[in-house]
Amino acid sequence: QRNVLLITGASSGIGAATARAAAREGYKLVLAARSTDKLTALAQELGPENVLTCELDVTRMDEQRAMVDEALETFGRIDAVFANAGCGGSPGGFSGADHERWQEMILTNVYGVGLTLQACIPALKRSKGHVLLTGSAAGRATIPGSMYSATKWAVTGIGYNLREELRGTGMRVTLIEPGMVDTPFFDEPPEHALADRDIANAVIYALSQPAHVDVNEILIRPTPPME
Ligand code: NJP
Repeated sequence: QRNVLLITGASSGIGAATARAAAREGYKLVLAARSTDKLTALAQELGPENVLTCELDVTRMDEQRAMVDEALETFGRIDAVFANAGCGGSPGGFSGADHERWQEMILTNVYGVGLTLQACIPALKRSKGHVLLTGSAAGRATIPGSMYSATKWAVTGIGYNLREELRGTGMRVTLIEPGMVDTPFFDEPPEHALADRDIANAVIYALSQPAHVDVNEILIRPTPPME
């Protein structure tokens, strides 16, 4: 039974919605992010006995390792990891964007995912576990001037390459690729968007398949508005 799910970026948006959906399905949860106040509130809501909260900056390997150690001490195993933490927003295109935003975005969206994988894979190998990654519709498409899109192309590549590395281990890798989702990712609520729970449903679908079913990718976009 895949019963312990670790989620990075669990303090808000897609990660928090997935925590709620997984709690309803009976998972034990390891919820990680930098905002511990939000994680504590979410744990209270979900029933703290089945939830471990971990302060985590995904760009810090020491914090990633501490999270995994604490998860194993608390629950004894990790069955699935949803590497979901990410950030965006660097308008101006390649010629004009704020390069310090690039640095934060590349470190969080690409390097941070790599560190989460490196910290979690030993435990996941033992449980024949499941890795889920938040890529993006923007990681499959050409978006003018977007370094964010480029970081999500990298996540797509991580998903494909990781699946090959893990071939024969019984482990599975699922890329979750959302279109626009109404979350705090945007300063202003986007007009035409999915809800965070729509993405959570896709995560639960992939997680709940039997062991011989490896859901490789789920691309989810909002239905175009009626004309
Ligand atoms: O956004 P938001 P989403 N270390 O801002 C965490 C992708 N996506 O749910 O640390 C650790 O509500 C942050 O936590 P905190 C997107 O690229 C979105 O929409 O407390 N955690 C928070 O929990 C991202 O990969 C859309 O600030 C860090 C979470 O990440 C994922 O969906 C479309 C961190 C962000 O939650 C979740 O984003 C799409 C760090 N250094 C892909 N930095 C969309 N919304 O339209 C950030 O295709 N976090």
